[in-house]
Amino acid sequence: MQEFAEPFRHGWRQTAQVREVLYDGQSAFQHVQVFDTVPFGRMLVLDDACQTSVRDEYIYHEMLTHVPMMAHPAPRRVLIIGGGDGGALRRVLEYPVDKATMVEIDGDVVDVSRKLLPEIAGSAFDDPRTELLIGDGVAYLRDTTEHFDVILVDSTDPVGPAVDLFGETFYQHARRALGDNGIIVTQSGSPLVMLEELQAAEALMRRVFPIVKTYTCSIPLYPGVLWSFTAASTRLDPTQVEPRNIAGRLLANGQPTGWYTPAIHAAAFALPNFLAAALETQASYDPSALPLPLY
Ligand code: AG3
Repeated sequence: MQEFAEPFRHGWRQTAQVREVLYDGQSAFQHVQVFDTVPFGRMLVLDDACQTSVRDEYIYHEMLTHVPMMAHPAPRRVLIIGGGDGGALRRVLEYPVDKATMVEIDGDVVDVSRKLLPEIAGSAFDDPRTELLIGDGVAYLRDTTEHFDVILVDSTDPVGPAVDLFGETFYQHARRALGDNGIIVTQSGSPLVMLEELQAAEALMRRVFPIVKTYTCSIPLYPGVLWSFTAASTRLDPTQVEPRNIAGRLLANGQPTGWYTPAIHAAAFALPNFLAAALETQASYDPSALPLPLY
């Protein structure tokens, strides 16, 4: 049987058995592949990095979306940057939002996902509240005069087409578009095998936003499995959300979640000791000073 594995990181890689290659093409931006795999079902791979799978997409998309949406008392306008598979968009639309704008740089990712991974977006792309723009999210945010309550950065790793989505200028534009009561969340990589990227993203966000909080969950598809997101805001603290409020709003949304619960919301912000230390001391952090084995 064929196999797919991302390149080794620190001598470690995860491998999936492949039943069938469903798509293999080069877009204007990246190498796009869809495999049918034994452990994850169909999965999307961009430039050799696993992005999402029909089996475990709910973990990533629920944690990316519900945490900031619940941190805001009543989000009406949401911007998603990236997210071409539509999994984040679908969760945003579970809320009573007026409009969800998605700016995805690669139209091929949307087309391929709609065709081969339709259950990830459900009917999100046909929802009248959806505005889908194919273009550069960095330029969009720089030029827009619109205001957003929540911004989700659903991007690839901070290399290649996504690199500017992790820059200080980007976060400054985000702060302007969010105002005082908005919140931004970015996926920030694996604390185990991509710690430097996470530290860098967190440090840049801290230069721009007074409140910056990293949270984690486990995503079997991604390198290292333990994964992180970082939320930032001028005024909204995502750790200060009433569990009962979350429970009520989930009920009102009427859509079951597979991972996210009020207790998970709170628990996700409890960081392992090594990670709290790595984020506190930022650049001066020395892995060998900790008793824990790090990758
Ligand atoms: N975007 C984040 C995936 C990053 C995974 N990195 C990796 N496999 N090296 C996911 C997009 C899903 N909407």
